[in-house]
Amino acid sequence: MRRAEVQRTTLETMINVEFTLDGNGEFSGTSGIGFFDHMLKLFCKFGGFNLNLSCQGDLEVDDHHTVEDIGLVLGEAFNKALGDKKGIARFASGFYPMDEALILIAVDISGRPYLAFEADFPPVLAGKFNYQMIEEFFRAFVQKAGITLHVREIAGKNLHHKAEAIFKGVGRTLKIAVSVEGDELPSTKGVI
Ligand SMILES: [Mn+2]
Repeated sequence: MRRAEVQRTTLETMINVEFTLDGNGEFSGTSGIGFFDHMLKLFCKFGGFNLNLSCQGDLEVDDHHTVEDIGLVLGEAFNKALGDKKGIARFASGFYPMDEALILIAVDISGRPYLAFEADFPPVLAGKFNYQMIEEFFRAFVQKAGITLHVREIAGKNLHHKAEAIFKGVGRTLKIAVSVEGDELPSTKGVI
């Protein structure tokens, strides 16, 4: 079972993550932000990941530190759970619709942190969550996970639809990329 536990404490947030790559899609605990929990739940469901999250963030300031730091901790847990990366598919991509929204997701478990995020989210709130934090969350995640992630909006109007398609799509695409198909490291370089 590929799993990891990561804790991180700063003056802004205190986060504990238990993460299982080969799980059954269950999210438990809370970020303290309702909309963000909704997105993490979708990410886990379609990724087949189990995530138990506890977080004490400085939400009296705003959502920024909490969302970004959860991205960092989750990324680190993802990388740790992946282990030696032997036999994984490594590449995966797909188109994910939700009603009028259509999102392209492509990933490479490359060991090289890179985010290409081309989706339009104005700085407006969904409850306590600011839509502009979606990009920051994935930037933080990618940084610690050590992956290349492309997120591209092909079509879309409703912000909730676009956000859902992204979180479901990234979960599902990562699930395929981390699936084990053999026993060799998928790299001609011999290292990822
Ligand atoms: Mn929804």
